[in-house]
Amino acid sequence: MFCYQCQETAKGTGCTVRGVCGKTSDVANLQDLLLFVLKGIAHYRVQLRALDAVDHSADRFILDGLFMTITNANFDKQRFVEKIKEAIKLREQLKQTFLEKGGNPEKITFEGAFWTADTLEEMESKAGHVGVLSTENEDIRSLREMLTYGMKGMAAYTEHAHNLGHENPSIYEFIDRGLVATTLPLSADQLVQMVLECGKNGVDAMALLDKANTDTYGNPEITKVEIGVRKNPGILVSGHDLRDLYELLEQTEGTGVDVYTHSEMLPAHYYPAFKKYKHFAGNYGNSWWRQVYEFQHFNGPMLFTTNCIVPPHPDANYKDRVYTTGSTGFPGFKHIERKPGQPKDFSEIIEHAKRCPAPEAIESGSIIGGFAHNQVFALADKIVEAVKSGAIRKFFVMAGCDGRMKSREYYTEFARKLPKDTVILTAGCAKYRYNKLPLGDINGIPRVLDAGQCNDSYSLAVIALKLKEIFGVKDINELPIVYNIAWYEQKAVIVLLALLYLGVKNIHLGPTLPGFLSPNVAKVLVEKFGIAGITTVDDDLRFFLGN
Ligand code: FSO
Ligand code: SF4
Repeated sequence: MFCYQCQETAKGTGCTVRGVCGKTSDVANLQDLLLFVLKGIAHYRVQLRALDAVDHSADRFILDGLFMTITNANFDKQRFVEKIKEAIKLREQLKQTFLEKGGNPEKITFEGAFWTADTLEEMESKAGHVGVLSTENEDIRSLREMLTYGMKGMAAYTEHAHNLGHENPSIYEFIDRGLVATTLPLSADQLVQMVLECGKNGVDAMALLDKANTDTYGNPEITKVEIGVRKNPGILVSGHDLRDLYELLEQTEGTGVDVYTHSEMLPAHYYPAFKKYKHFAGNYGNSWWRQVYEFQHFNGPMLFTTNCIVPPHPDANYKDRVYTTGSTGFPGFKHIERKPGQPKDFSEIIEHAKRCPAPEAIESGSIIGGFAHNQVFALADKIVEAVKSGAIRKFFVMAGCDGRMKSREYYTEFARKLPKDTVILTAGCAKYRYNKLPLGDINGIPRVLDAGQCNDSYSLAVIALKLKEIFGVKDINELPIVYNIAWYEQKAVIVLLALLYLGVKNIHLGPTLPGFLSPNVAKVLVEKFGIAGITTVDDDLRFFLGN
């Protein structure tokens, strides 16, 4: 195996024996093989489009295939084997359509468009040869992978929107072209262009999901979320898929089972449609990696709607209480599928919860969030006034992800040491590094404004664009906004590419720069966009505050 797609990659350069995330080498290789066949599918789709015969049969399949390979989403070897078999079948159907439409088979030479296998042995003997290292030139490899990771993140967001019935065909078109681009002898410049285009499509994907979420569940609003526990048994829901959570709330109503959010599901509390459920009890615990401690105390079942799953310790008391759905999977966890056209059937997990004791309290009190674009616009006058009067000196966008590494304590210390006339704008699970600190408010505006999930970084960009308009500045970079972003997995890659597309410069990225950036590609990002890493809290604060 070779994988360097996330921030925690071994030695900052690549996991080669087993993932730091717990991904085994056979699963890593099968993920590469799935990507290989997905690229084959994309070749036919691109050719069919050129023949004016767009085929939508694999739209959803491609999103799901990419999503399954994101860090911490799916560790289940069997699911990958099945997915690869399905991919081959789907690809053969597309090939058939392509030939029927008069397509010239000689136009497609990429091996993933015709390689096939029936047995696990055949799959495994191929899987070790189609991964990241099959691209020899390190700069081309770096660009191909950055493009791939951006598309994985984009696919995740697009899939959530799809689940709510919202689609944008141009995103599918881009993903096809992007997958094909990683198989062609393109120059570094051509790949850089594709990476930038990926950022544009990332903005579109996040806008699509924003519309899907707000059209379906209303606009997030300021909300106090309880972080303690109640007396009923509970189900703890993690991940990002709002529809899954909504259906679970509908099905648990009146059953005596409460529902709590974990990690990235916290922002569901901010939506009006979720507030009507009285048994939607609060948020339990912190960001994804703390699950190994926090799940031990929850007592009831857990449901993963997306990443991040941490493989449980062999002695973990909760191993037989975890359920997965959507793109996620883990060997031994029960998987709940959606039957076409129906709500998911959560009856098993609900019955399971009824047999469990109520959760044990690990915290008490509440936190405040819900500052997505609509809510912030409603407060615009107050915010603009605070900026004009000097009460707010600077905004710090500290969106992104949390992670296990000790180096991430930087973000807690940074938040704590920020001067009192600054405001943090956040989204994603990065917030758990500082959202429970007593940072106070500025004229009633909390000093940590949480817009929502990592995809709601889109809201932060919309807010910045609005401020640009209000303050009448020509360039978004003239605003008093600093970007000090924490990244972990591939959704953060698409958020970063989206910000670059929107013209944001001088983004600081930590706790370390991506291992998949070759020195030359890193140089381009530094020179063109002013991307930088982080240093120490004190030095960075001096730098950002200009003193
Ligand atoms: Fe976090 Fe995990 Fe949302 Fe990621 S829970 S790390 S960037 O999946 O998607 O912020
Ligand atoms: Fe390593 Fe990250 Fe890949 Fe897991 S996802 S194998 S930790 S680089």
